[in-house]
Order: sequence, then C-alpha cells, then structure tokens
Amino acid sequence: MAMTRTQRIESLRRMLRIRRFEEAVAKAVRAGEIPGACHSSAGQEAAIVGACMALGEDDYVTGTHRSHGHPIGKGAALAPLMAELMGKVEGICGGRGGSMHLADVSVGIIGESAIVGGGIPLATGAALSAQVLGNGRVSLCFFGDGATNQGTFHESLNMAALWRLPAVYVCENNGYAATTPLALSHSVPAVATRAAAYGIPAESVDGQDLDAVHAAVERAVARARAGEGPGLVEALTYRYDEHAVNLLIPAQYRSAGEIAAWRERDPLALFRARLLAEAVLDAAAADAIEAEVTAEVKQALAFARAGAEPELATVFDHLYADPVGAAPELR
Ligand SMILES: Cc1ncc(C[n+]2csc(CCOP(=O)(O)OP(=O)(O)O)c2C)c(N)n1
Ligand SMILES: [Mg+2]
Repeated sequence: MAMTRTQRIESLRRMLRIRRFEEAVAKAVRAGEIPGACHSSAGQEAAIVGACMALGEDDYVTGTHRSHGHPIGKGAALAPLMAELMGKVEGICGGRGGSMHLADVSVGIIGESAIVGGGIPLATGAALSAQVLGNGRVSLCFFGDGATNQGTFHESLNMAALWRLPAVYVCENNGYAATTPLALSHSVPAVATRAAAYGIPAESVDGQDLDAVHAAVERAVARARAGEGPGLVEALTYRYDEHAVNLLIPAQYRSAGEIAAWRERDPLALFRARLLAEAVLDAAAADAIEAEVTAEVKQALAFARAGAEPELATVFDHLYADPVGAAPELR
C-alpha cells in the first residue's frame, strides 16, 4: 500500500529531523558538550525513515552504534534524545545509555548497540517473543554492511527462517565498515544475496529513494505479519560524515569525487523535489516544515543543556546485579 499524503509529508519531516539533529550533535561533539563517540546518520535518512514508515507504533526496532536516526525515524521526541547524548538525568535512559546504547521504548526502540551485529539477535529474540505471545508485532532490525560478516547475522537469519519469525532485517549498506570498503571484506558484492542461503526473500534497493525503501520494507513487513517468516532489505546508501564525528581518520579511504557524487543524490533533496513535483506540498509548505524542525532541534539543545548531571550516589541504580553487594569496597 502506497503511503498517504500525510505519511509522505511526515516522512519528509522525519528525514529533516534526523539531518538537523545530527548537524546539531556534530557541533556539540566538537564543542565538547557531548562526551564519547557519536556516529552520524546524515546521508542515510531515506533508508531509515522509509523503513520506519512501514511499521506500526507497536512494532519493535533494534539498531546499531549509528543510533540517533532510528528513534527519530520511528517518531521519538528530540529533547530527551539530545539530553541522553549529553548524559543528563532528563535523557531517555537517564543519561546512562549515551549515544550508542540508548533505547526509547515509547516508540518501540528496544535497544541500539555498539557491538557490531549485536542488535541482530536482539531483534530476532523480540520477533520470537511476538510469535510466542501472538501479539501481531513485527521486529525490525537495522544493521550495517559490516555487521553481515558477524556470526550473529548468520545465526539469527538461520533461526528466524527456520522458525518463520516475524523479523525484518534492514541493512543500511553505506559501503564501508569504518574505513574498510565492502569489496575488501565481503565474499559476495551484495548483502542481499546472502539471505538466499537461509531461504529468506531479499531485495536490494536504492537507499536514497525513500519510496523505494518503504515499498520493499512494507512487502517484508506484510509477509512477516502474515506469518510467512522473515525478510531482508538492503538499502544502498552513504554516510556523509566521518565514521564517527570528529574521529579525524587520516587515511583517504573515500575520494572527494565519490562523496560529491553521493551528495548529488541527497535523499532529502530528492524526496522534497518529488513531493513538490507531485504537488503533495508546495515550496512554502516544505520551507515551513524545515523552519519547524530547526526550531525543534534548537529547543532540544536548550532542554539538554539545562538538564541535570546524574547524582554519583545513583551510579549503581538500574542494574540487574548488585555490584556493591559483590564488591564491598565500592560502598
Ligand atoms: C563486535 C565489534 N567489532 C568491532 C567493532 C568496532 N567497530 C565499530 S563500528 C565498526 C564498523 C561497522 O560497520 P557497519 O556495520 O557497516 O556500520 P556503519 O558504521 O557503516 O554504519 C567497527 C568495526 C565493534 N564496535 N564491535
Ligand atoms: Mg557500513
């Protein structure tokens, strides 16, 4: 089912929210306001939002170290997300998850993970729980091209296919695992072909084309929800920033020409132009959405900056085990 007019306008808004949020995060990292590493999803917005728009509010999502786009794509509020990155109490996980280990269960984001391939078994487990509980939910897993060389990818796909789990595997194939190009690390040129080994239907699509990603993921979601088992979608995309913001890798592993060619096909510009051409909205309305999103990100920054640092005494809260009991010297 094609997206409605309202959903397509919402898609543009969510892509803009990711882009503006990531731009603000990059500045805040460089200014020392956000500790640790942040991996930007700028450039990959259509792959993320196209996939998320094929899901219902209750469906589960797991992600990666490149972790801000997924909750935003699923409709998360920006202010508690920004506060999380700044390690503040008001953050979506009380500042304990940070950029790479956050969750926002209010929109079905059950866990991002800095362990490459770590989110894949989590999503598979969530799909198993949906099947056992019979709650009709689908579990969608975002992962990078690099993650498909992890054992977790192969083990999860095998199990999901064997048990016909309602899982949808979405590979954001940006061509690189940090500085390593796919051609130097993968035995086959396309991630999607690997799904055939497990009897899983797979499609490889233009990840800069939101409609193309949405259509492919929607097909996989429909099959999963109908009890027909998992699907895989490979979205061919590109990251604009360094592997991590401010990482300053000296190796010239991507040519200026390659980066420029991908920027020519910017997913936001492509989708905006399509919506204008199809008279879904006019330029003034698109500009108004941009202005609203810019204001929303500004508010998110203000909210996060005004937040509180967690109290030291709470450092062992929210743990499954009691480390203080185990190590009295920590008292
Ligand atoms: C198990 C594991 N091995 C290595 C790393 C170091 N590492 C972090 S990101 C990354 C590359 C991941 O590439 P990909 O899956 O394509 O995701 P992308 O960064 O391109 O979004 C690596 C090797 C890690 N975090 N976890
Ligand atoms: Mg990659």
